[in-house]
Amino acid sequence: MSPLPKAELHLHIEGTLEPELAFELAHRNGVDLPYADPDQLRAAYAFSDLQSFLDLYYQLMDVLRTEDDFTALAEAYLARAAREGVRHAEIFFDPQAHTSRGVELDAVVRGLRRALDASMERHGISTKLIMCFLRDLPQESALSTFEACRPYFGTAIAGVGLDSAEVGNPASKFADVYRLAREAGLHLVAHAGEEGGPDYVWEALDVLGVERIDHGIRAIEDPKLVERLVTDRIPLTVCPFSNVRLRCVDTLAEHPLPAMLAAGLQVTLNSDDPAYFGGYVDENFVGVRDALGLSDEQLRLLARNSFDASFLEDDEERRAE
Ligand code: ES4
Ligand code: ZN
Repeated sequence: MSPLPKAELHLHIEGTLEPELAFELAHRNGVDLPYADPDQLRAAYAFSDLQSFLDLYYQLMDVLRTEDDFTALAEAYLARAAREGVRHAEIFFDPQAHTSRGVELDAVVRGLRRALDASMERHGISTKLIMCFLRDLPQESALSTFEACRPYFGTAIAGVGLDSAEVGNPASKFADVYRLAREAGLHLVAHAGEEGGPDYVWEALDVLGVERIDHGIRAIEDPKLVERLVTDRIPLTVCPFSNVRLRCVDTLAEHPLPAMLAAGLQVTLNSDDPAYFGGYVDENFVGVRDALGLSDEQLRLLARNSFDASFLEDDEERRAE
């Protein structure tokens, strides 16, 4: 079956780094990886929680050093995404994870943008770039990163997000930088309710004023929160393979996706960090269909939601669908 046309709204570009490309870049840049080959690296992808994944994710991205490396990374993702039916991608990156290792911000943004700017013509995929703040770092670091990225706002960078270790780092820690991002006219999203409970989602809504919630699977535990998300039509970018691999959900068959759909939430399906979690976005569609018995109608709704929940303008959206 050919994949449904869809938008991908929750995708960390650093999480698309496949072991083969990691080894190629390590060799090119003279970086020593503590693994013999790509297969041995892949064998280390057995995670016990979000933090155990993040430790490897931050370690492996040390192979990304030059503008060309970032172009190669994004180009590989876009080529793969095109085969998955992706027509529009809103792509996260973690500026602090690179500048903290001495990689220039300009190399990261220009490298990514080079691939993104060629994407419509090459792959038929429109794109937007969203910078994420690492929530385990202090807000001061987010604020200086935000100011360093200001020259890119509106053109190269369309929005801000919040990722990394959730529990103990609530959204309210980032109230000031989100206020500035709103004043700068940027789109606002945040990871919430992945490992953290409903309170983390409430804060993302009430303190940060986000337009979308990334993950949000634990929102289903709080009926008042579900009511709020439904009433305000706040989209949730759900990533089923990620939730299973990071042990937020025991098995795909136990994923709360059907309950979320039944509650009337505007759910979308996404791959999060596909190189680490066992599949790209269409594998997530096929996975939930097989494990949860989703109907063709439900799968079409999920694909349609992805365009509705995107930051595409109405006229752009019709072209992508
Ligand atoms: C992430 Cl799955 C996930 N959760 C939070 N932060 C992240 N950064 C990259 N992947
Ligand atoms: Zn994520």
